[in-house]
Amino acid sequence: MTQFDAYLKERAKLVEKNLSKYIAKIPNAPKILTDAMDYSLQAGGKRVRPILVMATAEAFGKKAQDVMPAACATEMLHTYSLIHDDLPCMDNDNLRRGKPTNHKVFGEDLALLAGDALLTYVFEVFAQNGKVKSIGAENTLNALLNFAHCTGASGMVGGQTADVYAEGMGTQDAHSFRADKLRQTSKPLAKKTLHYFMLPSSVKETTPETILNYIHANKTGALIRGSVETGALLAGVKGNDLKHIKTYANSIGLVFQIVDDILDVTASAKQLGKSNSDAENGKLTFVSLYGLEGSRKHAQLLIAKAQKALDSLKTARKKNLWPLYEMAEFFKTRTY
Ligand code: GRG
Repeated sequence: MTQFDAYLKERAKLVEKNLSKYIAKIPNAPKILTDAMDYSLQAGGKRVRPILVMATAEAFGKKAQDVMPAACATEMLHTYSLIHDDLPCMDNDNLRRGKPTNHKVFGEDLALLAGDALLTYVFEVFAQNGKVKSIGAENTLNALLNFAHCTGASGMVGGQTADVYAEGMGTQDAHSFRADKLRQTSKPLAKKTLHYFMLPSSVKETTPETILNYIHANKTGALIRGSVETGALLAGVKGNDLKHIKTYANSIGLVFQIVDDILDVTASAKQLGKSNSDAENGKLTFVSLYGLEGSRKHAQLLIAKAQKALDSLKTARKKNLWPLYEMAEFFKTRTY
């Protein structure tokens, strides 16, 4: 086992211990609801988002424990997104983290509610970071605002919306794809453009490339980005270093999803702990657009960019930066 493997394992354990404490602390909730929340939260997973929060804060002189509330909140948000993504109205998946999906165990109604409750609890838990003396209320407020922006309509949920509308795009030409989508909509929407359904106005055109970039940067990238930035903002990072950390966060966020696209084609469902369903669902992916080799090359370029951004940091403690370098490499080479 490498030093980084041991680090990941130890950090994941720490996160899990704290997640259990937070779930045990929820007062006055139906037991079936907290059971459903806990089922998905404790079903395993790499815990890379909370680990990124801690690693980034430590790179700027804070302790892992100082940012534990926000770190746990990122994992709760991630877990809610997975529960909802697996629902029959979304990807309709049976397997997640190697176990039956939440709705397969608790039913669709409770899975929806468990996701909702986790999402709400995210903000209650995150806000508690304001009571940690070494972090303070102002840094917590800045981090919380940024995290909400990254994970809502302007970020993850926006990306998921475009992803839902892009289903079929990976296997159809743009014209017949659009015709199909319009046929599925109700009359009042039938005259709207494809752009209206899928993209914010800041994205200027509806080519497969611009749609894919928007989906990837937001559906998956925004939460990874939000986690790194949470660590930095809680530590009070400002100016050029905040800019460099954002470049790092953006680049590794995109790599995470590119590699996810690659693994969907190259790895088995057993290895991934979830079903490989991109091709089946006609998803627009990096592999469907650029092929396996093109996707790998793109990931390599982004990792080089992320590492250069870390090299440029001026206020970070150099000896604490190694997990961020290693994490970038792990995102590119991961097999699960
Ligand atoms: C439903 C609002 C809403 C959003 C869903 C996260 C997401 C947005 C969809 C998940 C679809 C998906 C499987 C995307 C691939 C990237 C991804 C998030 C993989 C799972 O994350 P890992 O590999 O999982 O970190 P573990 O289990 O290790 O936590």
